[in-house]
Amino acid sequence: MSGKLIVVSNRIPTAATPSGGLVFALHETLRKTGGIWIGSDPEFQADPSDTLKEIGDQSTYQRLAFEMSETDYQTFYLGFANSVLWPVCHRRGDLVQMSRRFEEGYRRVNKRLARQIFEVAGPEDMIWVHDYHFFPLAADLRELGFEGKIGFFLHIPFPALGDMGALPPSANLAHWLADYDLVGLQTRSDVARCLEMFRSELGAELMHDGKIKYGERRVGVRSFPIGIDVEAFVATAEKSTNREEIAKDLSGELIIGVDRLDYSKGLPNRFRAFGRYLETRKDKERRPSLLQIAPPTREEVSAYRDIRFELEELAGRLNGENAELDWTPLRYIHRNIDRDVLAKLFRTARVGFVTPFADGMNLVAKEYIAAQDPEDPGVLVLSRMAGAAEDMTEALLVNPYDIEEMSEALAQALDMPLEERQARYTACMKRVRATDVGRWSENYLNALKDSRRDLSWSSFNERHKNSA
Ligand code: GDG
Repeated sequence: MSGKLIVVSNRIPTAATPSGGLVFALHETLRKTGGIWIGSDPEFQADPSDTLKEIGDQSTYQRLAFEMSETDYQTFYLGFANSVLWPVCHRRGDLVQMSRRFEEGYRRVNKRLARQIFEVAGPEDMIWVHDYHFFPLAADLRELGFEGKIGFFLHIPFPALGDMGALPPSANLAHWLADYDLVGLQTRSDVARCLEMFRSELGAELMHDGKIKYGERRVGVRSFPIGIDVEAFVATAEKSTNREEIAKDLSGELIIGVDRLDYSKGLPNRFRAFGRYLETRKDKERRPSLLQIAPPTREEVSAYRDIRFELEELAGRLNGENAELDWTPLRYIHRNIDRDVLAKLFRTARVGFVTPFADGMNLVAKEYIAAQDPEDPGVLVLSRMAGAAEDMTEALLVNPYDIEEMSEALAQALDMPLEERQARYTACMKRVRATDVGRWSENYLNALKDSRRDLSWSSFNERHKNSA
């Protein structure tokens, strides 16, 4: 690549070496190639600046932040991104909050950011945009005249055509996405839904090379299933010197769930399925416990407050009905837990219980597998609706709406003989390794580098101007 790499994501890590799978992978990529990471400034400004400013460590590559006002945060982030796009992509049109202010905020922040990026990007640079906060960024950059390569990766499910009806007319995903050179999605099903959207648009054609031709533009749409930093996670889980200590405190067989407290993660049904398992288990002497870690997220959005209340009520009832003096069946922690501790808990748990209604990939499923002891592995119970289920077919796959089926899967997992556990673990671990996050970012960037735009953007922009 002759130019530099510019990564754009809503959050930007500020530590010299940030931890966490995706963030660490992007950090490593930029550390090797050099370049710029652009993300939002967590401090609000009454009058956001028109230029990017340095933020956090600058030693190996540049980190630049774009400023937002409190209103931008309310309308762009909490509003359009998380109260319109997030529910639509997660098949929850009923939770969409419509507001013209949200639409305006989303367009304002994206357009401002495009102008700021245009100031720092050279013609040979390659821009990699992450996630639903920035669908229109390429369209806005093209309008300014940026001709270099721009890639997009969507971390969440691509919405079904029917669900897109809940978007306002101004949110034309086909139009926005066509200005990227490469649209990366998590799974083959996401790609199918994206192609269906383009097919339904008059004027979009699927070319022999698999690209979409949409008016003057050509865009590649491919799946790049994301993964975790496998070796690092395995090492953290193995380092668990006080594993016995943790196991002693938790006593009995452990079932674990770890999710941001989001309505897409299917937590109420998970609790119900565990309750159903307790009711129906044959051996009443058996006292498994479900440990659910669910740190808070987007609490300013009402749908997130509702799910929190629902869970608290369910948890109270479940324990009230089933607990004994010396046994609390459900432990529900609404706080962030250290990554090291999480890895140890995963390794200790007999069952990883991952039951989202919709999920782009779900990294917890992969972390749970990576943390297992190959000699005595636990079992992953995984929703068919998680992107991870497309490849991890050797997990116990369940329908997250079917309480009975999930409760039976828990029983099957807790009773599973060692040989079967090992066979399932080995098959899942192979997939976890194949999608290592380092390889994921390398594959994506190679594909973006190779993407050829057949039309000259200058001629496209000329036509744009002439027709405006
Ligand atoms: C989006 C998509 C896609 C959770 N609680 C704690 C904690 N976590 C960590 C997990 C995992 C990460 O957060 C969650 O990742 P997921 O993939 O499960 O879900 P989203 O946050 O919704 O991520 C998703 C992902 O983007 C990547 O493309 O897979 O589908 O929705 O790593 O371990 N980490 C710590 N304490 C906690 O309490 N330290």
